[in-house]
Amino acid sequence: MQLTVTALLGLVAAANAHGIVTSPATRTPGKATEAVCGKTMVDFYQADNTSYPEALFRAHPTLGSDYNPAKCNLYLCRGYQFGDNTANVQSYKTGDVVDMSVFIRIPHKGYANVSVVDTTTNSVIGTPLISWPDNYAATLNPPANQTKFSVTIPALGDRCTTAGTCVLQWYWLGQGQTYESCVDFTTPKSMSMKLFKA
Ligand SMILES: [Cu+2]
Repeated sequence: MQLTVTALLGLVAAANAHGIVTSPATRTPGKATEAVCGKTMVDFYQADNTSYPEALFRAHPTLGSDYNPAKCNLYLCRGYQFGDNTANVQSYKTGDVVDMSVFIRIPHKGYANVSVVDTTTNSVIGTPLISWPDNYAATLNPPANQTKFSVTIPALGDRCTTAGTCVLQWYWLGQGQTYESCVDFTTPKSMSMKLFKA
């Protein structure tokens, strides 16, 4: 889903939006997320898709019995589930350059990066593709290369051939607030060497 300018302005007007990746399309909260994270969480993020878990817990110290922390990690893709983003799975291959755009409304000087994350283990594959050690979003209009930048898809073997397993995760930790946006993608299966044997 592409955020239209109108939708973006709506978000700005409605809430304390802080930050979100606007391109490529990222996971959004829907039915699949509600099934494991619960209705309170989904309502919260549907009201402001750019909010953050610390604010969620401030507003809702307990999330209700339909929140399943074993299946809903609020610090991985904000808890948003692959099932809500199956229409937006990108196809990348090693060496592809991916242009990303980020919307920052309120500056919070901090750390940020973009990594390939294996969502089944919540682990970063390799090292971050880009990172800002300590000066991310320090000002209201951050340097252009903090909101428009490219990352290059690394060699991933066959770890990202199944949709839902791998995401490009933008991660921003600013003044104790955690922001994440996830782009679902797959890479093609490598050809088995057996094919080439006589
Ligand atoms: Cu804030």
